[in-house]
Amino acid sequence: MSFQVDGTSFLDPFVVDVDLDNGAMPNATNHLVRRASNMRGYYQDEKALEALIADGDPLHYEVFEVPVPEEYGHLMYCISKLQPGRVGDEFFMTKGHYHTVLQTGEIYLGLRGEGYMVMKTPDGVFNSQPIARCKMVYVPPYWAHRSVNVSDEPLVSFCVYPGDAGHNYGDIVEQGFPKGVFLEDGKVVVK
Ligand code: PAN
Ligand code: ZN
Repeated sequence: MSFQVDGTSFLDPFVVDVDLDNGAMPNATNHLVRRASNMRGYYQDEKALEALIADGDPLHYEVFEVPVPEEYGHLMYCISKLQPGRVGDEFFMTKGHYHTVLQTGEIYLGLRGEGYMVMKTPDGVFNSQPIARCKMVYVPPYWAHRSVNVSDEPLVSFCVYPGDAGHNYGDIVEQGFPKGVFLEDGKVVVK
């Protein structure tokens, strides 16, 4: 059967395997891989990032998806796996984005590792919430979001968001976030 009502495609139900321990979807058809070299312009210490790139360009994070139509009514979902590490004193993080449809939110359920979801509004209000196993972060509509790993194991989370949300990276490239997450005197500091 194939039809659409108001632009929302009919689909048959399906099931997806999720590897909670390793942070993967074994049958993912979208597997996004970001290495250190994909993160130029995002960290405060550019020299430290270049040193990391020269030293093997390590894996930074992966996103696994079995995509659904990017349409109103569908729910996109993913497993995000962010490696542990620092660029200088700044903990590894994802690029971060607004949703193109700004009035769409997202749920992140922590599965492994510990870190923060750092968030900002278009007018610069900042918020950060801890993410860890058994914690679910609600990212409301309008908030740009980036995850940061402060643990010494991968930060694995499951996310779900409206299918038509889209991703706007450009505004974060231009604006950054007001605060980052750093190791300072042996402590994790959001500053
Ligand atoms: C997540 C993120 C994922 C990777 O699926 O896309 O964690 O982070 P970046 O997109 O910032 O590189 C999500 O928030 N989707 O909307
Ligand atoms: Zn998102």
